[in-house]
Amino acid sequence: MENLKMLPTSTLENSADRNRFYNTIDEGNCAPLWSVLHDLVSATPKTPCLPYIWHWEKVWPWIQEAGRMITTEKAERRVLILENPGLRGLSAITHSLYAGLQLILPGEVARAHRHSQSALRFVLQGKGAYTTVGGERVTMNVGDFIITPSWEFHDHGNLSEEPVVWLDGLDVPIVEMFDAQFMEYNESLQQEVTRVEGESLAMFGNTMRPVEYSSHSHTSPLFWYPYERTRAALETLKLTREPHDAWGHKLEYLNPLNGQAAMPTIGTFMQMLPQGFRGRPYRATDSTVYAVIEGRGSCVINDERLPFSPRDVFVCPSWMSYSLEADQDTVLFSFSDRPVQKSLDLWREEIL
Ligand code: GTQ
Repeated sequence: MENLKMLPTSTLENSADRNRFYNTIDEGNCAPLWSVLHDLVSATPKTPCLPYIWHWEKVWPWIQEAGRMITTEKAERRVLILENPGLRGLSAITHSLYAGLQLILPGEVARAHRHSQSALRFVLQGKGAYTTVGGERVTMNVGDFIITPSWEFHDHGNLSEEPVVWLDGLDVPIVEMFDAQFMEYNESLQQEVTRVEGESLAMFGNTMRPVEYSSHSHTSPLFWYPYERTRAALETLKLTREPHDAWGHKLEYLNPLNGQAAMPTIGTFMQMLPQGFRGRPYRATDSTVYAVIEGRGSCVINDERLPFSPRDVFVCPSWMSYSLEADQDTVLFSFSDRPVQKSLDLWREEIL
């Protein structure tokens, strides 16, 4: 028996006795750990997620075709899911997150519902569409970051003359892992508007809050972070500070009430890479989704160069080192499961 400890597991696999044993315990829903141990507890992260880029010029015609093929009324949400090539069929862009490109045409309404999954919207093209959250309507512009907190009713509409497309990011796979999915419709197509547009920005958007306000939610009550403000901040940083070696000038969206990530399950960031920036290779355990808002450059990952331009979306998987390069001043929005990993003491990063 003592000697067995010394044998590699592959030698054990071939014994007929052992196979009989495996079959016996298999019938009773048991399995030998030693056959899978190093898969389960690997030396470094193992992810099915692959690096990939969705070029806007390729997907935009498909989005338009979807617009001709189905109405928002029929589809409920007219979205092309961005499926990671390593996770096909799972409606996931990374192992833990969902992403999709949502199109809403002039005059359309996406009916009110709520779900336990949290969502973010990041506007890629068009202006004049709105989403309503907590009775407040926000008109969305390119580059705006908008939050739909867990279990808040939300409906979308488009009062403009142009199609509007935004990137949806949801924690669907995380909620699925916990088997904690709930969803229901509002009794009316659109929730009642009870607040003035800009109310939450006035209440929470100036590093201040109404003194009588309190909430148990972990999600930021500021559900609209306009690009205008983020862009101005990044411009000032670009002019006044040295960019970080790996990520340039990178800001994280925060919940102003607690200083934590704006969403409990999804970390959200906006960064400026100045023209000519050549980032040092970097890796982190949070697989990250990037959306290009301005500029041109490349993500170099796995000996491959992924050139990007505005409205492209790309993914950098967990613990794969990559570097970001900018040929022009470039602004990137990104999101990942970083707050979840941090709260579980799992998150690591490394500049190489
Ligand atoms: O807008 O409510 O991309 O419920 C996926 C599920 C968007 C939404 C998605 C959703 C929504």
